[in-house]
Amino acid sequence: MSMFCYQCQETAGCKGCTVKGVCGKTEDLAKLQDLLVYIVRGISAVSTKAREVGVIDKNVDNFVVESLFATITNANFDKNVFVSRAKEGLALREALKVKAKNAGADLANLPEAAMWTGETEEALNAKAGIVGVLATENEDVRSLRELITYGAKGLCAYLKHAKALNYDDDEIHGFMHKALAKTLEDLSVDELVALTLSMGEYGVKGMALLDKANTESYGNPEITKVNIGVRNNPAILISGHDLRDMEQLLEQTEGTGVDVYTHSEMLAANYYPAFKKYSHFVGNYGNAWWKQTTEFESFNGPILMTTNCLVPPKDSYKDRVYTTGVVGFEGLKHIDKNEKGEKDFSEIIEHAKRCAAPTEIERGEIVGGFAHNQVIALADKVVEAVKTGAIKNFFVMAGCDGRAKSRNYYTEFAEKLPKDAVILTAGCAKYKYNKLNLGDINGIPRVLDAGQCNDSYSLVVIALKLAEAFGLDSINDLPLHYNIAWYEQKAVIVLLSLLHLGVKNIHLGPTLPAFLSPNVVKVLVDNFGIGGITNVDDDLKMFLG
Ligand code: SF4
Ligand code: SF3
Repeated sequence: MSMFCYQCQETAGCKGCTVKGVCGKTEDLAKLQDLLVYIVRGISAVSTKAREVGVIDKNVDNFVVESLFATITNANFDKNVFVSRAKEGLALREALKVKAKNAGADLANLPEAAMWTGETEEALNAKAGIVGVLATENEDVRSLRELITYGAKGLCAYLKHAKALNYDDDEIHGFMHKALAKTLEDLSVDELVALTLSMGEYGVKGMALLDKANTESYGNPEITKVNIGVRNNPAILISGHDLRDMEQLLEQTEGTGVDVYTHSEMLAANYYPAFKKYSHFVGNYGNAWWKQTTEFESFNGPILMTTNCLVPPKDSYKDRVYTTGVVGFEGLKHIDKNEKGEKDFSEIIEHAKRCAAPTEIERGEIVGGFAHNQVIALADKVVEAVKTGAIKNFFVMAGCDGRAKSRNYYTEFAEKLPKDAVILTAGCAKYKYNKLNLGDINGIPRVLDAGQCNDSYSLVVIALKLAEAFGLDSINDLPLHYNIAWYEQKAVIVLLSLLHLGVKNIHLGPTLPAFLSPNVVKVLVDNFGIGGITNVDDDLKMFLG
């Protein structure tokens, strides 16, 4: 079988990557990622049985979380990582079986994924070629199994960030193992649909956990003007979503003469009180992930990738890119944590000192920091603006950015929105309109950025508060519309979370996920009013009724 991957929005021909990933993933890497997902499903089957007799293994939980996170689009391109993870997973699974058996677990009738074992690299590679997505023949079952798995991948990303700050929730791990184990069973389409919605329920819990972890560790994001220009010092650029890495980098660079800038999703770090206090934290450089091939070039200094999205680096700046956490790429230097969970970034700091200061690519400021606490503090002002008719509509335009030209739709959509509409955003989707100068309504900016994709949770909290302020029973009764851009699997868990909360009529673009079969799309349309996008003028008419 050739490779087959259709987990992201940029999948080839809106159908599936079969020769090489549009993201740069090679066939053997794609298959090894499939193998790791297969092993994780098998481990989850054993873990579910083990949990029934009270055996919880944190090493197993962490392994599942980090392994699925590593298979997210643009996270890890290093084949060696997947080979060693596959071996580690098989060993962990067998050790867990022994513990579970000793505690009285019934391990009869485990699925093949929990029994298979590959001794050699050849055996691993051979298995990797036959356990991918297409191993499930029924198109609808395949679609739902993958939807659940991609939701789990997104959830794992958020659990990993929470864990880095010592926040964890055993109930979420327990559910996730059960759900992954069920993707190996012969469930009906109805059962799989129910499981998909339960994944959304745990998505909300996972995002709430991460929100708590981030805000208790670093304070509540507050309205912040973020500098997008440069200074004259050598500097480090940090990208991805991991705030614990951000904290350690700022601590270690203080007083060294090396500045720090954020890129893409790390922009949100500028909004946290705990980070704003550092005078060498200059601001944000550049835009969303996909522009890194030019922006890493002109940055001149070293870059630290803490999570996705990494684009296979060009030779011209490859020696300046460092990875950490679940990110990987053959040939790039990887910084691991020590036993205490701490990371030593001194090599990157020394590297920065040998580099020129960043080349200026833009000047000015952007405003952000409108997470739930900050917006709720402004609630009276917002409610007043709605009551007087100054604000007539809110548009949730959260999600991801990407390379596709069709995404210019979102820039045009933001530009053509009536002046009495406010955009609520989170995730890297914002880069399509956060520098447009859309103005404000009675001092409330027309683009309210809550932060990273995981901060979409904030948008839900805000919507619930608004519904409460207006005495409405449901957030669906608010003048609030959802025009969401997706790209990778974290957006999938955000979508499932919104569905679980009962949000209706979400529009997803620039294309609907290729992994949704026509019948699954029909279920989503019939029950949730999910739709795609067409063109800006028609869609505006549709949204504004
Ligand atoms: Fe293709 Fe996306 Fe899969 Fe990469 S992650 S191989 S671009 S579907
Ligand atoms: Fe962006 Fe990769 Fe999804 Fe966190 S950085 S939103 S795409």
